[in-house]
Amino acid sequence: MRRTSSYTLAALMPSLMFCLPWCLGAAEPEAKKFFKSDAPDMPVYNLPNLLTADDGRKIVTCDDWKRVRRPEILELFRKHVYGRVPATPYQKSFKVANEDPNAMDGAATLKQVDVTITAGEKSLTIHLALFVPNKVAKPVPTFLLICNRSPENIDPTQKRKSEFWPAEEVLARGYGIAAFYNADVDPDKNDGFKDGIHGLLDGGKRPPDAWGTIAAWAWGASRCMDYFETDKDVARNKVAVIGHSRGGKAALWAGAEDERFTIACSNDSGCGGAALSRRQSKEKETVAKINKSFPHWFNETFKTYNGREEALPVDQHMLIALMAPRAVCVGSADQDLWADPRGEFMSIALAGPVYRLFGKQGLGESLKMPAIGESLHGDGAHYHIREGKHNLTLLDWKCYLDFADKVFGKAK
Ligand code: GTR
Repeated sequence: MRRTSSYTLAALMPSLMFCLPWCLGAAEPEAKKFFKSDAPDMPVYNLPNLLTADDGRKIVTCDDWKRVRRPEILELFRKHVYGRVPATPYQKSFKVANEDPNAMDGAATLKQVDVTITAGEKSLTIHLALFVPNKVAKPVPTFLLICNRSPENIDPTQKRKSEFWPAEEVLARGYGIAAFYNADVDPDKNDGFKDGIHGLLDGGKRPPDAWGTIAAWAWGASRCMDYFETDKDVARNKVAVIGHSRGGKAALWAGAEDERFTIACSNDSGCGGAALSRRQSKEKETVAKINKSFPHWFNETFKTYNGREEALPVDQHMLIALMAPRAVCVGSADQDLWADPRGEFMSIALAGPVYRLFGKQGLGESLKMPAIGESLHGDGAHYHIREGKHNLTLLDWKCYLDFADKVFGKAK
């Protein structure tokens, strides 16, 4: 394994690590000044408490979490970060536009499904591509990619193959693999929310907590899930939603909003995804930077936190905790300092107290990152950091598949 520069290592691997004195079911200790030693050159940051309800009550059982704290946190994220889906009624329909039982030289069945959403006079279609392996018992666990790269990356003909959506490799592991192009739901541009699903459902003046584009993509993943529930080849209780970068932000939000997803995999998702917002570093993307470059991704209220991360009522460990007790995966790349690998790791590690309410261990109690090139397959939570740049690679997929094997009891 090639060594990274000492500068990179210093940013990723703070020398002083320590374990948390959390125990099963106990309330999390106050986070005040807790992260001072997170990295030598890093300002102190405090995190909002996961396990204290808005009225000050301590959350000590999984039932309290489900009834009180989870709905509160979900609502805080809707209000302050991703936005709220409008209540406008719509119809949806599914049409299998093409089915090839002999795809990939007989190894798989391809279904190309039009998921059409209609509201009043307007409609849009999400073009869902789904491969299921032929020679295995059905229904199969299935990965759904929210594709934020060009549609060639999810080519259903497989004339163009891409590591971003490695259909053959995933099928060979006994999984189904599906994808939709995020722009089918909402084009990734700042057009005042005229196009995509916003053009269908928004209507009238948008309130400060109206949904942004990330929330729209997450919503699109749920509409694909609606289709999966009708397809006897897909194991509806074994669907993993996966995304890279902006798609990884959407995958986490999809898993938070829609508990039908059994796993959420967030690859190199950074700011507004897995990375803690309050953790500062020179290299990383901040709330102000992301809102300036991508004003359409989040709701309007999120912009009031530009340069004021400490005022946010949530941080991203709380988003990851919304997955509990379902499984969550976070992947980082060591050179992707813009996405802040250390902050991505901290979020998933610090979601642990909620997993422990459910009798799971999450990533465990240590805040020590794995070595570059290694995976932590925890109990309900997976983290890996690989060498290299910002990308979703075959190696990342292999880590997610290995962990899914464990979650679904397929691991040998
Ligand atoms: C960057 C953006 C990141 C990340 C990335 C991507 O420009 O600042 O938040 O989402 O794009 O999606 O590849």
